[in-house]
Amino acid sequence: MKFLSKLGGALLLVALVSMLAGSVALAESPLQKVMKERGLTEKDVLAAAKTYTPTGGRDEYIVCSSGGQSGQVIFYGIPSMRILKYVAVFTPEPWQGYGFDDESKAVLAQGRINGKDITYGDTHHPSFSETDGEYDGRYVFINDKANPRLAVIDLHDFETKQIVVNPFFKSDHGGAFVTPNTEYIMEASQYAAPYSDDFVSLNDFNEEYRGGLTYWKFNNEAGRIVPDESFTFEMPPYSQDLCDAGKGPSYGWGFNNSFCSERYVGGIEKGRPPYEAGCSSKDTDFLHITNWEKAAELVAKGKVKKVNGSYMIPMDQAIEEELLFLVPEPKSPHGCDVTPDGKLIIVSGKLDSHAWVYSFEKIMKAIKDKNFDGHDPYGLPIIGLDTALERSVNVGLGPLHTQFDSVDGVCYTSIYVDSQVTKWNYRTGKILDTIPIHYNVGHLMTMEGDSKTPDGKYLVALNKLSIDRFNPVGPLHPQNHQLIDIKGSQMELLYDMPLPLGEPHYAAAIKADKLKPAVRYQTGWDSRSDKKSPYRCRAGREKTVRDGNKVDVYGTVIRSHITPETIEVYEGDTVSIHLTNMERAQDEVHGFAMYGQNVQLSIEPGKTASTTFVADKPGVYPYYCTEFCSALHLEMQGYLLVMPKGYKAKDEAIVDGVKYTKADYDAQVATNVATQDVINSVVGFITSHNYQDFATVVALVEDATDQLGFAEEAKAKSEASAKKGDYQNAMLWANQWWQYQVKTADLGLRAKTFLEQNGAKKVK
Ligand code: CUK
Ligand code: CUA
Repeated sequence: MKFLSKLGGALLLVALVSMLAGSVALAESPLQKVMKERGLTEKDVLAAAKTYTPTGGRDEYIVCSSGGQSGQVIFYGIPSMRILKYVAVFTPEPWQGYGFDDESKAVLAQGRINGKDITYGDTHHPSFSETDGEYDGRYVFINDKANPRLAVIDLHDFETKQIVVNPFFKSDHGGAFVTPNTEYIMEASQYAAPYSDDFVSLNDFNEEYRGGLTYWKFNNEAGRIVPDESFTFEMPPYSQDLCDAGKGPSYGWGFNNSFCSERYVGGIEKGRPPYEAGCSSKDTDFLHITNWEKAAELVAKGKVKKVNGSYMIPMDQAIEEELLFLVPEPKSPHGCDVTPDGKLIIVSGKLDSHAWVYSFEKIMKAIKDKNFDGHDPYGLPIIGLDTALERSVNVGLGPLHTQFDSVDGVCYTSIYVDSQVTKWNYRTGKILDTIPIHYNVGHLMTMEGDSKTPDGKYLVALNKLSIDRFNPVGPLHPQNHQLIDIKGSQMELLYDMPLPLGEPHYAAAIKADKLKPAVRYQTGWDSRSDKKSPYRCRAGREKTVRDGNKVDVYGTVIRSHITPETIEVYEGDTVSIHLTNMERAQDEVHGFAMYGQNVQLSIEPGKTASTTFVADKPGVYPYYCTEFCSALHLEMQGYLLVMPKGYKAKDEAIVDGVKYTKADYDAQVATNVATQDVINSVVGFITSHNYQDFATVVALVEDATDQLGFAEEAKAKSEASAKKGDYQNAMLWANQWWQYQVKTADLGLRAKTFLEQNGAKKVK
């Protein structure tokens, strides 16, 4: 009985436990509750977990995306898809002071065309600098399709350093693509045009209009393009499209496809069939193959002549020297991508459903054997399609661009018309997977996908339309970058990111740890020329220099004042204000904006930035700091006084709004003494720990020491005034002394917190 009742009790217990467990399972977890409220599936939550980056977290990859018509580039992180920075390139951008300070105006001026300022760009293809075929994190290059220009962005500070204008073209699309050691940056033209800036009738299209491909020489030490050592291949008036540089076995060669080899000239208004009909009537166009290594040797030997002041290799010379060859391509091709091993070249036909895979080895053999199918109307040798082709693969309707996986042979092609990405194997021709895209994908990009060792992992589809993917914001929609996980055998869509800046044609992603951006500049740095600024200024050396009616103000900015605080000039003066940011602390940027003069500077720690304008109207022009840099940021201010011609300043002191007494002074000093106690205790904590092992803390301590030095100077002034019984100034300087103490304490506390959170050890 006893046993039975025991058993019964045990059974009851089991039943109870299982009931309880059941009710526990029924109760929603906080996660389930959120999923239900927001209508999320388990797949959604998994996708979120793959992209979510907690506060303070970092991304594994950094993307540089073209900003399309904005003339900028966009940096964002993967997998979080958080936008980090728009970098101004061809277009003025006030936050960065780009196109507002004199230094960056000089960069934009390099991009003038026939003397005309061009204040936008149509950026298409960013390209990271490479060393031995790997992204090296030093530079990014980007083209402007509308105006044939190329820009250099230094990743040391993410600033645009140089713009070059193509000396021959009237547009460029096939840029920027770098050679494996960034010896050259490729830039192909798009719309055939005369090389001169003169009028040439369209009737002379075949004879006088030309395409071309420029190899811009890059000086890797100076970080600048050298126009004098760059050269251009004259090409037929086909529409040259995208490029890619050979690598490995194909090192020294470049490839670029083309369309409209029909050389059709439209004229819809005169009853002629339009361009789109005439430019896609033939079944094939041409892949152009150029030997840049040999061309560079000819340039070095002085065997290439200059036209318009720049080296130009005419087609006759290219034929003679065996520098330029053609291979037929599928109808209306787009994209031109060399495989990571450098052995194959993949070109897609926009109006075809195939990706065509060419063999570099076969191309070389044909060249060696002089095995040509014939010549184009300009005498360029054409290698037979069958001779050069490895295979063609049906990947879907409207294939455009191809990117590579870390797995050998695996690649991804964007399919514009079918709105999908096709994963396939270029060695076997086998289709592996497809995924629908929303909508109409243009380029796509894998991690380090243009390097010789792609990482794969993620793929971003750069989509032309977003239609219904986001909350509507009027007829102009953002573009959509879709993040896709490609680690498994099936592609999985993770995230949609709206990009509201322009149409970002192409992007490239680099491992984040390859980037080593600076925290500050050397003090007095002109970041655009990367030299010490002739206008730099040290604290205490601020001055105003007049030369005739040109006034140069050499000033400084530091929390929380602009020196000088008053600038007096006369009507008609040309005023240049040069400001140096004295800060050494991370992220302590000061801005400088002024009423009515179109002035807005961004002065990062160490930088010297200048603004020049004509003070043509007498008046009062307040100026201030535009970055909320400190508690007294709003007080970081001053006045430009433009005095009428012949105005005589009154010889009286400014009357203070408030009068202070000895009691006010004593109270302030008491506060300062108490504040100093806090500082001392923080300093005691820091110095009793191994703070020197933490670079962040060392920088904070340096900054704090500076601030404390200023506090002592103000204290001395305060005490001197008090000694003379001048409690007005004694009180004001005592307050300034306190301001510096507050900044010191703030820095000290940040350092202390950092040490506590990062396991600093006690040393004494
Ligand atoms: S282009 Cu836009 S989708 Cu300029 Cu590279 Cu192909
Ligand atoms: Cu400096 Cu606000």
